[in-house]
Amino acid sequence: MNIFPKINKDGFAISTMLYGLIFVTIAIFYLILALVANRQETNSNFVESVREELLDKSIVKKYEMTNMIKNSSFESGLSEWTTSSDIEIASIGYDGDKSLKFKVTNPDSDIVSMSQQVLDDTVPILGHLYYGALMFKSTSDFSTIDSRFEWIYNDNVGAKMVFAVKNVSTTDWIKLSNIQKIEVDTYLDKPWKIRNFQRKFNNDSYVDALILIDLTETFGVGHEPTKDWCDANINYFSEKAEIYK
Ligand SMILES: [Ca+2]
Repeated sequence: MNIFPKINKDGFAISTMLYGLIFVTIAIFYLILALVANRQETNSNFVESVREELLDKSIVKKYEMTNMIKNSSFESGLSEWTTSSDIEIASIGYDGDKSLKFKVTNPDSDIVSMSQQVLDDTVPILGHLYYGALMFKSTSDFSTIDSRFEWIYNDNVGAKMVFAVKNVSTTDWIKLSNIQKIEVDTYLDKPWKIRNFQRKFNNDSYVDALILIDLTETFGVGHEPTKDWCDANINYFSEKAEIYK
């Protein structure tokens, strides 16, 4: 349809109406955009003002968290990690665009694919609660006979904290986590390591966005949050992050 017909008396009138209609439509469109933008800014200011009010009344507090694991998103490759030969950096990531890949080489052999890191805090603090979490991805038919993300000296009771068992068949990134503590000081004069491994596995798997937080150090004795709260509120961060609770 030609909306700009010949310029005769009737055609001129129709064209003028169409121009007017287009102008009004565009004006309404921009008015809606302006209202939406203003509403979003108002909501953001409102949330911030509520947060400040709750802080003032000490209903919520601000805490600074430290992720104790270095290069925990593998964006610096294998830096900080000691690995077995079948570990490599993959070009897929949950955070960023890299992750740690446990590459299957011989699915019928009892192979342990291992990555390790010694932390600045070389051993846990007796009785402190620690939250460990990672993102994990495998395949639709993944299996392994042992598979852990842990802070460990050895396999004795009181010498390890297991935060995740990575034996899930999943083509999506999923969060695996736990809260653990050490209740005896038997092994706290020994060298501990973060270990992340797969043992006798039938397919490739990936980990990314590792977190280890001392909840007792961060929130205080008796004020540590639950695993469900941590899972819902603590998103991946490297090094330091602030959180309200
Ligand atoms: Ca990453």
